[in-house]
Amino acid sequence: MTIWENLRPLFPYLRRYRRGFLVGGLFAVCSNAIWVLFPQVIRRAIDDMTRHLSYRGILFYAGLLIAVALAKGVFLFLTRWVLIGLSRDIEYDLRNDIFRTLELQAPGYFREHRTGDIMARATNDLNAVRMLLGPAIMYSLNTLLFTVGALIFMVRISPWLTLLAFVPLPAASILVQYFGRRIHERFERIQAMYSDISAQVQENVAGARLVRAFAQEEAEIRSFERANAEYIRRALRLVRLMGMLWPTLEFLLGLSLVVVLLVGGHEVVTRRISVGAFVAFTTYMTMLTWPVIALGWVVNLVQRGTASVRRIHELLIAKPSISDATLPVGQAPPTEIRGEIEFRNLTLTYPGTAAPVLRKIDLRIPEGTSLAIVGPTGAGKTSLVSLIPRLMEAERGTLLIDGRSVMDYPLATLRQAIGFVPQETFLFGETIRENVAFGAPNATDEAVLDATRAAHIRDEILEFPKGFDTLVGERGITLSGGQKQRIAIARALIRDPKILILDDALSSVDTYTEEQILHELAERMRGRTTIFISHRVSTVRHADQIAVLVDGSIVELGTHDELVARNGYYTELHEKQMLEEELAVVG
Ligand code: M5T
Ligand code: MG
Repeated sequence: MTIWENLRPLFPYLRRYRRGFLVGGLFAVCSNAIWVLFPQVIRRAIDDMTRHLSYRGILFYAGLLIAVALAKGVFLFLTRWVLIGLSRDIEYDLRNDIFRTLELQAPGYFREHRTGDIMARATNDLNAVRMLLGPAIMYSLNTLLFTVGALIFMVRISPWLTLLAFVPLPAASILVQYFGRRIHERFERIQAMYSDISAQVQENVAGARLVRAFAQEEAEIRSFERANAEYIRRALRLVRLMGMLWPTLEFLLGLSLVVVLLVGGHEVVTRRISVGAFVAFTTYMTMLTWPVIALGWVVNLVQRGTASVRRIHELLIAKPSISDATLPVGQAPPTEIRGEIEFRNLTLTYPGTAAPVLRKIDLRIPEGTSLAIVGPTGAGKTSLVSLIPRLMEAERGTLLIDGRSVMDYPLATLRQAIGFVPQETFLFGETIRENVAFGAPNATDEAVLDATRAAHIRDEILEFPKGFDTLVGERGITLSGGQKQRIAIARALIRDPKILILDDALSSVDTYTEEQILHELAERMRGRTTIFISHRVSTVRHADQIAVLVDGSIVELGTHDELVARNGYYTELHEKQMLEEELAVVG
C-alpha cells in the first residue's frame, strides 16, 4: 500500500480546510522565497568587498540581511500559525467524529472492544495524526520550497558543483525509505502495546474493589510492570532506529560539503566562480542541513501518523450494527407506539456461539397488560427483553410491536416509548437530579420529585446534605445497590413510557419496599405495557401473564393461579419461597 492510500481517510478532512491550506502554503512560499535570498545578499556583499571596501556598503548589506531575516521570520510565523492551527481544527473534527461513531454503536460493540484500546486510539493515535497534519505537512512544505529555491540559485552559480553536492541524495532517499518502513512497523507495535497498557489501567481502576478483595494487587502490579517494560523496550527500539537515522543523514551532508569544498575551491582559484558565489553556495548547503534533517523527522511523523490514521479509521468506519431501517419508498415509518408486543417463533444466537440462547419463543403481550418472566439464571431473560428496545437485533418478522416489525420503527421513536431499567445499574458521575432526568432533560423539578417518590427513593435523597444535587460516584456519594436501583427506576418512570421493562430491577430492594413500589407501578402503568423479570414469586404474582423461561424456551405460561396448579417449575419456586417466608417469620 502506498502512503497515499494509507492517508486516504484524511482526505475529506483536508478538503474541508483546503482554503486554509492554500493560505498557509502561500505564506510558506513567501517565507522561503525571502529566505533563499539571504545567501544572495552575502554573495553581493563579499564580491563588493573584494572590489572596493566601503564601510557604508557593509552597513547597507548588514541592514539588508536583517531585513531579509525579519521578513522571513514574519512569514514563518504566519505559516506556522495557519498550518498548525489547521491541524488543531482537524483534530477537533476527528475527535468529535470518533465520539459520534462510538455513541452510535450498538451495545454489542463494547463487548468486543476493550475500553482501554478505544481510549488509546482516541488520545494517543489522534495525537500522532495531528502531528502528521501539522508539523509534518509544514516541515515538508518548507523543505520542499527551500530546496527548490536553493537549487535554482545553486545551479546558476555552478551546475557542476550542484550536481556534486547532490550526489549523496539518492543514498539519503534510499536510507529514508528503508528507515521509514522500519519506523512504521515499530511504531505500530508500540501503539498496540500502549493500547494494552491503557486497557490494564482502565480495568484495574474499574475493578479496584475486586482486585483488593482478592488481594491481587501485587500480581496486577507485576503484570503491569511486564507490559510497561515491553512498551519501553519497543519504544527504545524505535529510539535506536531514529538515533541512527539523523547522524547518518548529517554525515552524508557533511560529506558533500567536503566534496564541494575541494572541487569548488579549485573553481575559485581558477577564477571560474567568484569568492562571493562560492560562499553563497556553501551557505545554501549549510542552510539545507536543517531541512534535510527535518525531513528525517518528518518521515518519522508520517510513518507514525499513517499507522495511527489506520487505527482511527478502523474506529470511524465501524458501522453501527443496529440503525434505522430504510423502508420501501412511499412507506412512512410508524410514529406512534401503543404497546402491544409479540414474539413470533423467535430464535436468537449470539455471534460466535453455537447454541441459541432463545429458542422458538412465541409470546404475545397485549397492549396495556403486564408480563412477568421468571426462570433460572442464564435462561435468557435479559437477552429476551434486550430485543425490545433493539439493544440487540432480532431477526425480521420475529418481533412485532403493534403488529409491525420492530425494525420498522425509527430507533428514536421506539426507544422514546420504552422505559428500561437494566439488570446492572449504571449511574453517571453527575448529580442525582441529572441522573433521574437523563432521558427527559426538560423534566421539571416536580417531575423529578414525583418519579423518585414513585420509586420510593425521594425521602432518602432529601436526607442527603445536598439532596438532589448530591453527586453520584467517584466525586460524590457512594449509593447502596438498592438506592441505585430505585434511582434507575425513577429514571425510567420520568419518561412516562408506553412500555416499561424492569430487568431484575428490584433484586437489591427488600420485599416490603418492593411491594410498595410494585403497587405504585401498577397504578402508574395502568393501560400501559409492563414487563418485569424477577426471581421472586412475590414480585410476579400479580402480573397478567407469567412466563417461565428455562434454557431459552418458554416452558410455562399463564397467571399465577394457573401456574401454581401446574405442578411445574413455578409451583416449586412458589412453595420454596413460601417456606422461606414462613421460616423468616418464625425466625
Ligand atoms: C443468557 C449468554 C449468557 C447466557 C445466555 C448478554 C449476553 C448473554 N450471553 C452471551 O453469550 N452474550 C451476551 O452478550 O446468553 O444470558 P441472559 O439473557 O443474560 O440470562 P438471564 O438474564 O436469564 O440470567 P440472569 O442471571 O440475569 O438471571 O448463557 O452467557
Ligand atoms: Mg439477566
